[in-house]
Amino acid sequence: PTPIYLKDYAAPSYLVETLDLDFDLGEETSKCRAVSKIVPNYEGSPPTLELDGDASMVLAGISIDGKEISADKYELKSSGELRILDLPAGSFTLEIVTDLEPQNNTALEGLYKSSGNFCTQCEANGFRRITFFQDRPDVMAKYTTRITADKAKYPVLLSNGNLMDSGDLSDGKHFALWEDPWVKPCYLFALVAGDLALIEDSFTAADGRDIALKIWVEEHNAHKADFAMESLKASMKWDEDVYGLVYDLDLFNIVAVDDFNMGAMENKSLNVFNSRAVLASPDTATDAEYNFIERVVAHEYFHNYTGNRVTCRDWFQLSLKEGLTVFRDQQFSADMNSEGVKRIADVAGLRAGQFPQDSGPMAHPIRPDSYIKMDNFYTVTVYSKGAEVVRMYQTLLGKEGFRKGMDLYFERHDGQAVTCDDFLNAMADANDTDLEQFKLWYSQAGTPELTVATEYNAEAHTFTIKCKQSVPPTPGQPDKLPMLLPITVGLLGADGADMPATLKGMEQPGGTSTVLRMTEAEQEFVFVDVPERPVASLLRGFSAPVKLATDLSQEDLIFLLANDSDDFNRWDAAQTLLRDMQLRLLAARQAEEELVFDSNILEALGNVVADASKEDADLAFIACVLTFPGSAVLSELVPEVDPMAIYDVCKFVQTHFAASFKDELTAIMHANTEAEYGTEKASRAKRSLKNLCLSYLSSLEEPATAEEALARCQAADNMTDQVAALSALCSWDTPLAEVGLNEFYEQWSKDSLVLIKWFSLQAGRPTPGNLEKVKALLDHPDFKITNPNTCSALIGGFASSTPNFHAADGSGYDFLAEMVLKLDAINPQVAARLVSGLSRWRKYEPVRRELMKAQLERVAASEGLSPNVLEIASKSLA
Ligand code: B3K
Ligand code: ZN
Repeated sequence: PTPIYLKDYAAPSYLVETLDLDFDLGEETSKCRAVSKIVPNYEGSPPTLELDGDASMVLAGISIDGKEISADKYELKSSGELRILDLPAGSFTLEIVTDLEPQNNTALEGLYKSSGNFCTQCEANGFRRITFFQDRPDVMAKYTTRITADKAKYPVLLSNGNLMDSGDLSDGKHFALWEDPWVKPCYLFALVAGDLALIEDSFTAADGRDIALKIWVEEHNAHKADFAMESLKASMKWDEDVYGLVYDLDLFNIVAVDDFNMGAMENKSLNVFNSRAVLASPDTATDAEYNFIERVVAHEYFHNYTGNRVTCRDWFQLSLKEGLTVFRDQQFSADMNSEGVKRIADVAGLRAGQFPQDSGPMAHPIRPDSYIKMDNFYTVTVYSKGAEVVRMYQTLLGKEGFRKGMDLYFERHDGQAVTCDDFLNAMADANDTDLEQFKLWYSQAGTPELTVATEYNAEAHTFTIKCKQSVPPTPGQPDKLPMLLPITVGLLGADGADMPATLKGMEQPGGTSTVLRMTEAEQEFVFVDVPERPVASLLRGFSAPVKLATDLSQEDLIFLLANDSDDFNRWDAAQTLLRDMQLRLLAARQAEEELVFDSNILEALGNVVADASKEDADLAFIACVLTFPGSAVLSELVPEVDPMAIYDVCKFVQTHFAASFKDELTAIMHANTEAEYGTEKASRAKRSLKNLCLSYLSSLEEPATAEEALARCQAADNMTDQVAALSALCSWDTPLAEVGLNEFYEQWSKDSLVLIKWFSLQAGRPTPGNLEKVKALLDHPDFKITNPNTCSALIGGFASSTPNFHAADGSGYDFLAEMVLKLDAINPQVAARLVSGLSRWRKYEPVRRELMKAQLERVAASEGLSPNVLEIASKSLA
């Protein structure tokens, strides 16, 4: 397969004004008749019209201006592309008929079936599996969709826009005609036909219109849609309040489907969701899953403006809509819950997921330069680092300045397909500022490394911050330029309070936080009027996505943990203390020395533990502080990964902490165990801390804890507690784990979403011989290889567990490769995600390095491999 390059972008030679789709859905064959009005976008004589297509589709008819065209007037390539020659000058009408077999489509792209219902997924390149079309986001058209299907089997017929007509036909069929008044690219097209229950509500928009909100789910799930509905209404209100964005149609639909390749899809007015991103009830969904649903519902809704009304010119610009929309959903979740805890969770995720990608063979800028399969670039880099980049605009320009930039962006580009540069220019122009250097964030891959040294001058009352930055080389980018980094700084006095942070040259005294604008490779910043030696709180709120190294002493970090007014930096001080200690312990283990927990750090953590019993304690925040850096974060910090060494060190730190505070943790667990489940923030915070205590106590592997956990699992009145207790049981080799797992299965065998958790808990067990159990689960009647959720729970879950996946005999790697090859024939997107589990082979110690590499080579050499898997495997080996 040949890569596609950003530098080769050319505007399309033809545009499409209208596209009228007519589907006749059947059990064997489904027909799609697509009539488009095509207009020239070229100079001179008409060029060939090149339409994307796919080999899974049969071309059943093609005519221009009502006349069928002869076979010498078009070429159908084996790749699926259709080229139409000798076109008339000026505009014309093109009609194409295709025959599809959605019931056999296991790739879950284009038109397919899930639980007997028809649905579609078109982003990025699924529309070309429905009809021959210029499948690119800069071709925007007005759509109508007519759907005909059996009325008894598919009583609900949905597409984008407004329902214009519907009615019964002969032979038990019925039809619906939908019209979308807004222009859109084909990746936002959607169709659903099925037997679905409706949950209905409404929202009164800021302009007074009543908007009908409809969530469609399978009948047996009808009681699980309320929270998604509340989240939708909250999102609509929030986008009006914060960005002045009012929904632009009178109807908004969400459909839940079981078989779905990712979380959800923002099709215009017809969002299609993975059911795990919609359905929740207290007894079946955890607090984390409630947060996930709230975030995904908001994210897809927010796309209506950032993605749909203003879309991407080409797929290289994906972060234009995804980075921005993730940033918006982060702001929303922060407003709905707690800002500090949300920021901590996002940064922890970035460090554990995106930093490794940015330093590995798949490193790419948030605006990639090339791709083979676009689906491989829906990455944590494009999404999460993309969101960090958007956040930096806000940090540099201030909230108001950022809003001005957003307003100008919509004013200029509504209804257009645009680029990341267009976004940057709107931000710069609205604020009358130069952001030229900021463009590097879009083109340079790799996580910048920022080193800070500080100096206090007691006579001059100045405090100098000396910064150095460098960006490491990444594939194809050996040399980097310095980036524009916003560094938010606070200065703490000896009493722990913020002192004014006034930069030399500032006209007014600074506030409690000041944003440094670093532009050079090395740069000094001088704070003035600093009456005493401060402790610097650097990179507050994680103001730039960098790896920070400072000269702060252990004492300084402990001081920041106790006093910083910035919640994020309080947490990060603890993380830094723990990371540094874990690295020292790794070295000690390598030197076969005894492992010793630093007593100062233990004492500081003891203070945090003690805080939990205080009247106004922020329990959710305390739970964050007491969640220690894991193996993903530590692997990033060592030159060569020995997974068992890291595993042992993490285990040592965890058990030593648990043993040291066993009584306190037990007391906190009991004190925060509520008699009854509650949904409010305080109850959720209690659950998070209580369940963290339980996991620490289980690390001590005592029979009494196993019994306690089993009892909690049996008595739980909500899924958060039940799954936490079962997870605690599964974390070691206690016979009660099997009891808990069996009981859990008996209780939930009818709920496929709950069973996903059951699979993933078993997949990740650290117990000896777990690979055999995982293999046996592949034959479990509830494991469906065609369902992405169960695959990622069982296979993906296994591939992120240390002792068994990284077994020294290579059995874990062998299993993963085998599953990748098996899945590739079923669903290449899912297979490509799984093969990434081997991508970072070079980072491992020699034995595992060779074993992982051999499995990657085995995959890459397999015949008939999808371009998806081939791209990841070959880039990993390159
Ligand atoms: N835009 C979709 C992702 C599509 C992924 C295609 N492989 C969901 C989202 O980010 O909102
Ligand atoms: Zn998105």
